[in-house]
Amino acid sequence: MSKNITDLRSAIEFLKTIPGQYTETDVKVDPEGEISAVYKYLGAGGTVKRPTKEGPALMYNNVKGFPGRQVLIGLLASRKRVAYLLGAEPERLGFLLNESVKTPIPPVLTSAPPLCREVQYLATDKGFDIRKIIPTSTNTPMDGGSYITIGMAYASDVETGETDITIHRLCVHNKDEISMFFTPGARHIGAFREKAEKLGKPLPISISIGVDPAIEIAACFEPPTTPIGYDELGIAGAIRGKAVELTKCLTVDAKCIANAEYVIEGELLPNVYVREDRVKKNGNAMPEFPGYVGPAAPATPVLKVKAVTTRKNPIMQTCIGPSEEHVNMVGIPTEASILQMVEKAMPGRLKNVYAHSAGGGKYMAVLQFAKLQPSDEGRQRQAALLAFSAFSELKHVILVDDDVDPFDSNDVLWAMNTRYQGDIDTIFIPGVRCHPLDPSERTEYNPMIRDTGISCKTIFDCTVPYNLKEKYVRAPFLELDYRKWTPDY
Ligand SMILES: [Mn+2]
Repeated sequence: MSKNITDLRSAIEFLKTIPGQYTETDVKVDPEGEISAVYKYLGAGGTVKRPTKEGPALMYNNVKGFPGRQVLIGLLASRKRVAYLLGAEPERLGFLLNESVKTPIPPVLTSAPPLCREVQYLATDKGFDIRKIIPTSTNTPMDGGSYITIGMAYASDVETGETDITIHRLCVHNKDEISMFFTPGARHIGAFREKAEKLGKPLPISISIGVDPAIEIAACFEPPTTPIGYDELGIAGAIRGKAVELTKCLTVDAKCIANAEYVIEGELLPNVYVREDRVKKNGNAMPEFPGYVGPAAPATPVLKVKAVTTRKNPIMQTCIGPSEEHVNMVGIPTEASILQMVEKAMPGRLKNVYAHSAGGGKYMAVLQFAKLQPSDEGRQRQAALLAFSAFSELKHVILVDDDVDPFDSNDVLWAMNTRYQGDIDTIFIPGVRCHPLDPSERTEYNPMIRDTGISCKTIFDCTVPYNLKEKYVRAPFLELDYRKWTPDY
């Protein structure tokens, strides 16, 4: 079923067949704060302040200021829903992605008239204003502007032609300018942009919004799993068994996703930078995955928009930064990356990985490790070191044995309570580059931290020492089918 998903609309139609996964509302909603505030309660999860819960994806049919325009939120804000959409069991998603990275199906250019261009708005048109075309949203009252939260940025190196797809936060500034935030030194399109800038050239780029969710997850892979030059769209192709279809942009030398709901075409201008909060000038950006409103970047590159094209009755898609949606989008690729690296080094030991919700999918991973022989003692810690290498923004690794469910936090904390001694089972690796959106990675937090974004990576080894294994057998209840006694449960 899920293999037939080729775009956002087929994904929504598929979800409509599964109880509890999708709902719509006709109640008018204001993109200034309300779109995300409602969903914070209904289904955000992740790192947002409680109360929150797991809920359905939500379609708003009545958006203030945008008659006839729909906005979808929370499409991927449930691991179970992601599993339905990608066609795998929730706890096997990391394995599916790992296989897909190894067997990519590269995207193809389609010659058919692209759906994403049924309606066209050119920057040269009289009255062109992206703020009137695209229903972007302000996520909290303290945000520095209105954002596109889930746009697929797609661009190529101006010299080599190597291509990359990544999601960046995009703040709308005026009728034809958007700021694009790059984590310093970390993203491939950032490298393409810097190179073009050195040559004094703009970088042509497209932003595709509202696409097959397989693309949204594939776009979140990072090096070393997908090194520069690896087009992550090939991973989405592998998940679906069918190449993603691209089309050439109308106004710039770039390609975009042919069946996207919205496409923004434009150029990243060389040597032009603006403060990210140019609109509201309050020092803030938007809520980010660690659960805080991120600081506005003082100097973000400017995306000069040349055109916006859409499907008929386009569906805008958005997400909440600190939500389970982010956890799934970046966390499942993180799991795949860790599986790949550890499996190469020590086959058969790493049984599963969970990029934990509490770390936004980036900061924390639980590794389920099987010690098969006496010489495997200590290898679990080597696996943790490999996990840090597989994903540089990882901060905490919790190691558990193969009789502990890494996806069940109670079970993981049980292991911490009965198979862990803080003084001998905690390994600190201070002074390592991590991710600057963690507010504790600051000199003000610890003077030993030399720069924002440097952290102490920590391993919590909650595994039983190999030679003590027989003393740590969990209470052995009978194996039986309990439903014989209670068929309704
Ligand atoms: Mn990349």
